[in-house]
Amino acid sequence: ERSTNNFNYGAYHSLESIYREMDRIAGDFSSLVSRVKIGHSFENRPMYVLKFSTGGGEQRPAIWLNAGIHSREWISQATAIWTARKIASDYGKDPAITSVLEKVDIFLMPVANPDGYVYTQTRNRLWRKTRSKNHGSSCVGVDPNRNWNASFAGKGASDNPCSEVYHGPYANSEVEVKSVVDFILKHGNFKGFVDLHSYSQLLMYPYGYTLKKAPDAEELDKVANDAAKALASLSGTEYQVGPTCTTVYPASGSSIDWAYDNGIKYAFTFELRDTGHYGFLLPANQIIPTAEETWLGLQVIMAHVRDH
Ligand code: ING
Ligand code: ZN
Repeated sequence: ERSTNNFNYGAYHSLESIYREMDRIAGDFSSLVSRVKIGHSFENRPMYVLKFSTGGGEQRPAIWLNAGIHSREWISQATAIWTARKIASDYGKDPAITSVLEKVDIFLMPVANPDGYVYTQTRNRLWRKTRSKNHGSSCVGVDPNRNWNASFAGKGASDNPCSEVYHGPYANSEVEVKSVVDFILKHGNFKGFVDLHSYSQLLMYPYGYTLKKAPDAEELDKVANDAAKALASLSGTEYQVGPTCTTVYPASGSSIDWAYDNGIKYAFTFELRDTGHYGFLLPANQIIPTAEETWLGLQVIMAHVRDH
């Protein structure tokens, strides 16, 4: 319970521990934050999102902050839960986040692939995909960042269930993806979507599925460069900025391309620390430094959403 809260933000945690901390944040800041169950995973674990809102009733413009869609990218889930407490505790104290929350609601999902996350903690640290069963194959799981309805089954995805980038049998086949899609479409007023991955220190915007420039590429490139600059200002961590397709590799069916093609203009993917020395196995003593610098970049994006 609240009085014995000793969640260590400088350590990696189990799913249950992250879920309990989400509940505690909602309890500690109950006039701002609520924990909402948006669905369940393939193995029937709950999918929780923290809603930050100062508005009563009306459907304000909103930002979706997504983390942990790839289970092995532990810095993503850890950065997200740190960010949740940061938003809650800075509201009303820091004018920047306060002014964002006066106009915009924030929805933050720290563990978008809970089954995969549990699997990385119990069986295979480097598991990336969901844990759904594939018909006609003994290989398990779908890449949940190839499963969205954005040029589904196109470039940079595989139709082989044994592949790390298997797109799945059809778009939204993964209940974890479908739950987010349904929530966002039903809400109807999302303006921003940010997905946190690791690693490589990149900040990307659409498209991944084509080399064509997004209609808003110039604006998105400016926002991303401003965000990367703010991020680097803390301790010099350098990010490369650009469209997914040319900055990392072609990839169809991704979350941010789906968001962008559904009218959510401010769609970005962070590839967090590092550049490959530790890779997915980033030491826990880098969690707080990573979260703190990422927060500076996120705030640039949020302030832009607030003003546009
Ligand atoms: N990288 C991302 C991946 O899903 C990416 C890169 C970002 C692809 C945005 C498409 C859109 O492959 C990692 N590390 O998962
Ligand atoms: Zn990833």
